[in-house]
Amino acid sequence: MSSALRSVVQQSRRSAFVRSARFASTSTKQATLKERLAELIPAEIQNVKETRAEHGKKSFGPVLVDQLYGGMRGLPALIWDGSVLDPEEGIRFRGKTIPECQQLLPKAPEQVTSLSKDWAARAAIPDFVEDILDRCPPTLHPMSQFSLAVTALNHDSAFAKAYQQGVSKKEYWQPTFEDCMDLIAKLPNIAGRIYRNVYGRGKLPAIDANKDYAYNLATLLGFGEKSEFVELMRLYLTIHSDHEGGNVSAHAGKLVGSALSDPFLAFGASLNGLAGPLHGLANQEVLIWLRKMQSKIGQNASDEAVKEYVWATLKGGQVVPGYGHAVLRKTDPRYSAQREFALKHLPEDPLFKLVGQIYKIVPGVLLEAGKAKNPWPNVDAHSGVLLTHYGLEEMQFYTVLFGVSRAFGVAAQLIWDRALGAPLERPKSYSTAAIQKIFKDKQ
Ligand code: CMX
Repeated sequence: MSSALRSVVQQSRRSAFVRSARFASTSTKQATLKERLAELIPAEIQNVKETRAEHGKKSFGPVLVDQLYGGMRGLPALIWDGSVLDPEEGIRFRGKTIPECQQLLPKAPEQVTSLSKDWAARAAIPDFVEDILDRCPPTLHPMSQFSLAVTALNHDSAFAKAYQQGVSKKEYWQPTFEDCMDLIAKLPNIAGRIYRNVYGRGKLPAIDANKDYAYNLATLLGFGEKSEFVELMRLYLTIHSDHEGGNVSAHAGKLVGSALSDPFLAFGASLNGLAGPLHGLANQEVLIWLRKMQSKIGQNASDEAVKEYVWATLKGGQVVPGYGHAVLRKTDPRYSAQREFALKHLPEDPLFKLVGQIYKIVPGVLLEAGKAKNPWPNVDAHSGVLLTHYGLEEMQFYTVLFGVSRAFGVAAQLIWDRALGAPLERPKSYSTAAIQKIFKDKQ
């Protein structure tokens, strides 16, 4: 057998081994998420070990100096199995596209129910965190309040406590898991409190242990009575959860987590990254931009007037929010999933129609302008329109919902990183003088 063939056979045996562990059925039905992870981790550790033994010393392609200066675009630098982003096709979660997930899930309703109950039981936030939020001025951006509250949850971190007590490396994932479950569980109460405090929406209702996460989140925000909004939250939470490992929020969480900062500190970093206008804040920016456009050129404006407005944005040295992407080169399937939802539930909504009109105009303008590598819409171009339709009109709050959703991906990554013994991240930086010297010496 040639070495290449041997390598393929070994790889396929390994994948089969991991797959068989992942889909081993006997205990799956009854197991809790934590028990299931405990079953899966040994096979994944073995998988990584063998992959490194076989491929660890192989080159993964050249690094261009432009990548050092250019935000590391396309630089292979991280491992994350939870989701993978293809430039043409978009995101796959554990190998499944968004339409496939919509068809297949939920696959294990009993487990989903018990997980929902577990999150409901962990949902209360400490009094002092409530105090922090209640003392924030309503003028403090909701994302800053969100980040403050999440960081403060580290007061009760199981991981930080276990580390102080000398927990073994092999056990790191277990207190990390507990912190991640607490983190996810507490987010609806944090988000709900921020929304109600900032916009004067009265007291928070209690979590209902017999309802799912999306229903409870919607209820705490004050929209639980609207079943379509609850359905929207199910879609929203899923499609925003993860977008492979290199985006700012996912990578910030992984980076900070690699210092063994606990999940609250690590996810606080994710939120601070998500709060930037080139990342998650773009969903707020899209609505602000749309509203400004409407006030400038009126509602039901002609294609020509919209086109002129888009050009004016570009000529003013600003980006068109909700368009472009660092990796994607086609329309984001997360945009398409939201568009399908809108076509089903709110086809006549005027703002939805405007978003559709813009979809026909912006890509052509961006192409003609000739700078953006991807002229197509991303997830943020659509989400605000759906939220606005159901009455959640406070656009400064939108990125908080993105943050609640992103916790699922970041938490999963933190748990797996601790289970697989991911080391401290420490890439090498160079000075411009060093770059010049290296290549001068090579001439
Ligand atoms: N409007 C105007 N110009 C754009 C543009 C847009 N929507 N998208 C890219 N460009 C410009 C870039 O600013 C850059 O200009 P300079 O050369 O002057 O710096 C040039 O086109 C090349 O950029 P790129 O390689 O195509 O894109 P990047 O990987 O550098 O950036 C992104 C990606 C998302 C930051 C960029 O497309 C952008 O700013 N989009 C608008 C903001 C947005 O919607 N962000 C949300 C992304 C999804 C998310 O993370 O939530």
